[in-house]
Amino acid sequence: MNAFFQKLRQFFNTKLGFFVLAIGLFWLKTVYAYYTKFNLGVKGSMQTFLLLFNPIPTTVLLLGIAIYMKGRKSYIYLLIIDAITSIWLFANILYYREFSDFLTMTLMKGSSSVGNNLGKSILGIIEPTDFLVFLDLVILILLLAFKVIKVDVRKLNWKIPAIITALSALLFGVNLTLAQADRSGLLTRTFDNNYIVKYLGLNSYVVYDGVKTAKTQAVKANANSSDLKSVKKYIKANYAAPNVEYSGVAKGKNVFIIHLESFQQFLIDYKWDGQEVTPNINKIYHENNTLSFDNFFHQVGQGKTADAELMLETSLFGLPEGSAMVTDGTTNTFQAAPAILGQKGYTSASFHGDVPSFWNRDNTYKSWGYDYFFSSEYYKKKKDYEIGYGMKDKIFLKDSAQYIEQLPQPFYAKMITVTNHYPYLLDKQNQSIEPTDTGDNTVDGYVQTAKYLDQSIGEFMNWLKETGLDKNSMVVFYGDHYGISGNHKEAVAKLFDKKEFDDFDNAQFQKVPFMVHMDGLKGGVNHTYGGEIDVLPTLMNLLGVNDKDYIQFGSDLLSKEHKQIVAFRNGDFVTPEYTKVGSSFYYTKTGKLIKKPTKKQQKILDGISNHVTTELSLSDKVVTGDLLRFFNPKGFEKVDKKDYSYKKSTALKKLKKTKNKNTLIEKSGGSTVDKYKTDAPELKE
Ligand code: GP9
Ligand code: MN
Repeated sequence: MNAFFQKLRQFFNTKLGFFVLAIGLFWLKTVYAYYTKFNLGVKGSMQTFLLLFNPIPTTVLLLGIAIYMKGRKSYIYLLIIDAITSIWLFANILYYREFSDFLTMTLMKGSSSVGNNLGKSILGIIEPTDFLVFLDLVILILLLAFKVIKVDVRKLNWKIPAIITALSALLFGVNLTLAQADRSGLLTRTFDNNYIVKYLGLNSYVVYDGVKTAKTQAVKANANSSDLKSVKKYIKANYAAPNVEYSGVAKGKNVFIIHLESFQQFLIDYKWDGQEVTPNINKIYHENNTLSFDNFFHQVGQGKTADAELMLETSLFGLPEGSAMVTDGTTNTFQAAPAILGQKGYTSASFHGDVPSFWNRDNTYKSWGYDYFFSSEYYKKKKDYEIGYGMKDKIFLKDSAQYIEQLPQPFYAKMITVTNHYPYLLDKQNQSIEPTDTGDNTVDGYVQTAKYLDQSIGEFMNWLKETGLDKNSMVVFYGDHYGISGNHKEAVAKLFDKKEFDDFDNAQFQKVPFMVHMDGLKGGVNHTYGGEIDVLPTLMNLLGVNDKDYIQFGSDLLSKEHKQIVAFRNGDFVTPEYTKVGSSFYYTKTGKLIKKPTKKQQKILDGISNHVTTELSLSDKVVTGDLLRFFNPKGFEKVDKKDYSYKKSTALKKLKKTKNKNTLIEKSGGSTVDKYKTDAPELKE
């Protein structure tokens, strides 16, 4: 044994040995931090492996730089690099404690005015164990200072540092390949900073974030106010005057936006296992005081939920790649629904049972002017309360009641459900319908989670009735995007007992619900073609807000002038007459392929294609160039992100102060939470 330690010490006394020791210690403390300081949501053996593996490639690379140096310098450089990366880790630990997210270039530059006051509160949030991330450095310094390990000044073969660098690249390649295999689109779709750290580590994250920021910043730096000219011209030329019959019918009412996760239109009235899959939503759909649309499409790209949110709140399209909420949400200027309504006396709040960092909501919501963001941190946590991406809908909606009742009225509240999310898993005790029998595992559970979502909506609507909130609220429902992607055509054909399910069918399959439900509303099923981009102008008209001066790419769905051209993010489209998929055109009514368009048809098709690409590219220009910073609509005050904080303690304090401010709790003479009835098995005593 002694001989072994002797050997080991001899090894550490060499330059290479010291380098290996430093990497080992660095690895240990990083893993310690991963497990105790962050909440990365590691699931399964592959993610665990990658979490343990990911500190190695970049540490080898960075500390390896020191090996290129000669003699003592090599040791000094190694310690300096170690110190810098440790400070980066330390800073992130502190930031994460406050914000459940990682630092970004944008935030650090400080110019973004995302008020985070971290400096002020730093002493208050530091924990003694945070300093353990410097322990490796201290150990190395002590070992050298007390000459337990000697500095090796011998010259090293020049090939060795080069080999180390090459090795780090190889290891990184392995890391990236495995990560992409586990989570496709990891780098392009930009889900969540937590994902990058979980899969690639904190050092790769800084590079990733830096490149991303540099790219988006360069475009913004080159943009100027004259770029708005073409946008304004287009918006003016395509303006559709809203339907006056509906103007202001919901003025002053509370607004609930109920985000039905992955909910497709086909589920409405769909039957399986001898029952309606979504009886509660069906009932709302058919009610006289519900304005329902049956030709309404989602228009999302890679950003999926984030794209849907962006379109609904701002009437701007998501980007062709990635998620605009992530790449541009922190820095851009917006004139979004929460801010517009906020300036008309509304309180705004978004509710979602997932971590705040997902899709960069924690930052983007500030740019949109959300007063509150009730993320998973605001809810009681128990292991069986969660499934997939977050809280189970029944528990989430029920536990939201305690916050809804404290909001000063009128309010604009967005409830983002999540249980009906790919891969549609639901625990046995919550299943109340058989899975479908297509044999496709990712399709068959869909009706089960959709049914669960429907039941949770039923419970929520009952509570609205019990509390009387239904009388002074407009409840808007929408499906954010497809639940079953185009990769499951065979299974979908089986769902409809059809032989075939082709590209045209798949385009029509992108319909999602859009319903506006309100006491006294002149409802019915409306067949107008439209999509998510049109929601904001439609709602603004119902709420009596004149948005003529705003830059919005959609138009009021109830307007007689509404152009019924639904643009998909990839340039495909649907109109009442024509549908484009790739390079093929179809008749929308019959689904027949137009093999050879007539000259006249060709002209029309070219015209629509042109309209769609113009619309998308102008919207992209607004987002990537941050053009709304040059734009001041009349009567709108620019949002100052510093005014917003979603820190739980701050928000709860603010809510307390809202007493006597026309809240439900005050109107009801006490809490209404016990009026919320749920059959969620997890909540049974
Ligand atoms: C996560 C949820 C899912 O918070 O919104 O997003 P999606 O995967 O549907 O885009
Ligand atoms: Mn979604």
